[in-house]
Amino acid sequence: MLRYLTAGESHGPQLSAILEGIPAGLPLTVDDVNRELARRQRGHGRGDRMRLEQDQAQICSGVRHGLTLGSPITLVIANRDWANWQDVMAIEPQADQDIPLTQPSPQREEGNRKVVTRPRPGHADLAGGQKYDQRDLRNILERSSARETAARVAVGAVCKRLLDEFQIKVFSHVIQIGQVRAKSPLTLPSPPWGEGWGEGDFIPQVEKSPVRCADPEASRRMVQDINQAQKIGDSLGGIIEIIALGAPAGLGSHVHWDRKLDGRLAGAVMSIQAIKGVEIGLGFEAARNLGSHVHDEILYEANQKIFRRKTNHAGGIEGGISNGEPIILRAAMKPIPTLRKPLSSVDILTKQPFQAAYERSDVCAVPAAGVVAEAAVAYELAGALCEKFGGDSLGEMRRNFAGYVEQAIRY
Ligand code: EPS
Repeated sequence: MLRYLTAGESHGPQLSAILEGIPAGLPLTVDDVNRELARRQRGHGRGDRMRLEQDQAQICSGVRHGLTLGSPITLVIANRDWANWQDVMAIEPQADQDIPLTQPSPQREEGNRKVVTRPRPGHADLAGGQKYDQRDLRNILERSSARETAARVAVGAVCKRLLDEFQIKVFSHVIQIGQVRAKSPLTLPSPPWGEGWGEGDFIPQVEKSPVRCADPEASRRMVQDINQAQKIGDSLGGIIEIIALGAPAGLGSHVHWDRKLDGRLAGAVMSIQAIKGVEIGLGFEAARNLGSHVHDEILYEANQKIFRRKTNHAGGIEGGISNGEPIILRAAMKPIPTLRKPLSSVDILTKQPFQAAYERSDVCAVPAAGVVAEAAVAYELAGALCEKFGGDSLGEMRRNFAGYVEQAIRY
């Protein structure tokens, strides 16, 4: 079983992740992780902090001489911004901490403790404060921050390395930011999958775009709209598409709810900060069509001895099981709730209304969210692969995989 935990506050000393269940013998270097961390930090619309962070991981356990050991892999990413936050985020008790926030405290004022009592609409601030009984909402926002996604991307990078060994590739692209949509043929691939999707022009085109969109004209308009939103102190959301190529038929299972691959993938992607909707294949569009237009007809390709589908409206998953076609998910991200433009809210101490406005904020994090969603999908697919093909070592997993491919071909 593959599992992981992340820990760390946005302005604390570091983010940490422990990933357990990766088989022994997988080639893994810190560059494999850093490459993915750098991809997450690119993208037009991020604030000044991205220039400051330039994330680098450290692998602190589970790898020796470039190969995994089968033991838990610890990944650490230092927060460079922490240098500026050591007092605010100090671990040690503070002399005035028993003085209620409603009463003045000279240290708090002088020390610029950055106490937050004004919840931002759309953030975890207020509900988190109520739930954890906190009066300084910094105690909530430090962990609810999307900074945590750096740790998930580090975990995903290791999972991608494992998927690579089985020729499974996960990538993503932006198909909408605000009102601007990429050209529709780019949103849902049709057969043949190979050319232009996996290793062809498509990925370089996406990675070249400042907003990770393969349609150059839409990409240009997305940048314009982000600049416009920045000018007026507002923010923008959008839609990303995540595609996994090469997953064999048979990952996940129809037999029980928590083993269904679609449920697991949707849950993993939905759990990413600011994601408000996930669909697989045709998704919501399927509900508007007749069954005969929705379901993918089955073919048998005798020369390759494989079953195929004429279309891929199911997004590569039927009955909670991968069917061998590309796995396709889309996720909708809401506009970032930290805004320079004021929104009305209520101070939790004085109960007085105020107009919330912030100095520093990202305008659009949709391109980064695509990279985070790839990590979430890679983790779930790697987990499903480990369950199906088991094995404490990569060699054992390969043998099991080869045996299964034989069985599936003879089927
Ligand atoms: C974030 C707010 C910003 C972002 C941060 C997520 O940070 P700050 O409050 O320090 O300006 O830059 O994202 C990251 C640091 C990151 O690495 O993605 C938020 O409120 O979620």
